[in-house]
Amino acid sequence: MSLAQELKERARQAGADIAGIAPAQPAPQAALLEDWVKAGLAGSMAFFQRDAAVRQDIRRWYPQARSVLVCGFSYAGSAAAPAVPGQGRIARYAVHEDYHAALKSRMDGVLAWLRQQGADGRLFVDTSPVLERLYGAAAGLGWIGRNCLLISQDIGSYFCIAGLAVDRALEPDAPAPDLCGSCRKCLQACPSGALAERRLDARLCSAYLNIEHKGIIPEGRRAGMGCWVAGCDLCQEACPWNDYAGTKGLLQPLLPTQLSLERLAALDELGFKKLFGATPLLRLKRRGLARNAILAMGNSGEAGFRTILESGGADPDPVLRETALWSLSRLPLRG
Ligand code: B12
Ligand code: SF4
Ligand code: SF4
Repeated sequence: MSLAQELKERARQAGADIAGIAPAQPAPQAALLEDWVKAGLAGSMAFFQRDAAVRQDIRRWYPQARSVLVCGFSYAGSAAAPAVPGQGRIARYAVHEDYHAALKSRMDGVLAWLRQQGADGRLFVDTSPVLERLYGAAAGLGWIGRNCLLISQDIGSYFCIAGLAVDRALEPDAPAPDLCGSCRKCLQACPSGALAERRLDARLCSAYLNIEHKGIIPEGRRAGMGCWVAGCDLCQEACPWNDYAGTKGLLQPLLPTQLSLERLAALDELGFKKLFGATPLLRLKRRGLARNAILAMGNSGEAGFRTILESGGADPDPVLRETALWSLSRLPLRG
């Protein structure tokens, strides 16, 4: 077995559902990142301004890189968040064990094995300045869909990416074909018009607004967020490639994808940590989740939330107060 084959086999043994190898060269689409940032589509994610040049070529992040191992770890075992009156909807990835820690520990083992073979590498899981989806597409894991997600023919798009930049020229995999065809279901499913054919305006995307955006959510964006309190899966739910997605199940759900808005808005620090401490939502913090739950109450159309929102309208926190007053103004008066 070649080093490339052995490395992919090690990744699969470590829990990866899919694994592939790309050359450590930027794909032509890497240059699109610069335009995306310049057009302001990154919103307030300032890290893109700082490291756009590094992101475009993995060798600027790890100069020894000759190849890139990219792995996908499915979380398709969780159920989609349904729209249920009074409930907040949570994206599937967010109800699992925090993938940053879980995948890092698995990939650490693969890196240790690589070092035993006399090679070396550097690990990435989400937070490093690496265009993970683009390297994933080049490594043959799948194609970048119209919803901007990397989609695998075998496991759909409900997977997280982790990988290794490797200091050896390894036999690369062939890129997978684009299988979107004439389908446009994700574009139709996006409630806020954030998607335009493989280009996402983060400023309009609920997943950006409810997780990345700090402080008050711009008024014109609030209605489009519906009852999503953490992330959004609508452009993946719509995708036919997720209908039969399977998983080996390394990432298992810890929570349901719907929780009572009343409960979420009322959580104190301890309650928040108990519920979300092991999930990626810990970084959203209690205040962010409370803001999103209060906003979702306004989008729920349920007069029953008026009492909670009336007391929220006197909250000492200006963000929670303003959000509560906006939500209150949208609800019908009690019959
Ligand atoms: C910033 C970020 C976000 C931002 C911006 C998303 C975006 N579309 O850029 C926000 C907060 C909105 C977000 C949301 C989500 N994210 Co996010 N996010 C990231 C992060 C940290 C950087 C992404 C980035 O560089 N964006 C900048 C844009 C320009 O780059 P890009 O989307 O990769 O785009 C490239 C391609 O589209 C390509 N391209 C453009 N046109 C074409 C045409 C063709 C033919 C080809 C081949 C390529 C191509 O060129 C671009 C680069 O120049 C990555 C982790 C990482 N380090 O890569 C995770 C990551 C992309 N996110 C992930 C997830 C799971 C999500 C959510 C599903 C979470 C949720 N349920 O709420 C949503 C999905 C929203 C969506 N439709 O994309 C996963 C995606 C896994 C997958 N299967 O694709 C990643 C890889 C994290 C991980 N390690 O698992 N995310
Ligand atoms: S995550 Fe939601 S808001 Fe963002 S692009 Fe997909 S459907 Fe649109
Ligand atoms: S919904 Fe259709 S167009 Fe969108 S990513 Fe899936 S296959 Fe492609």
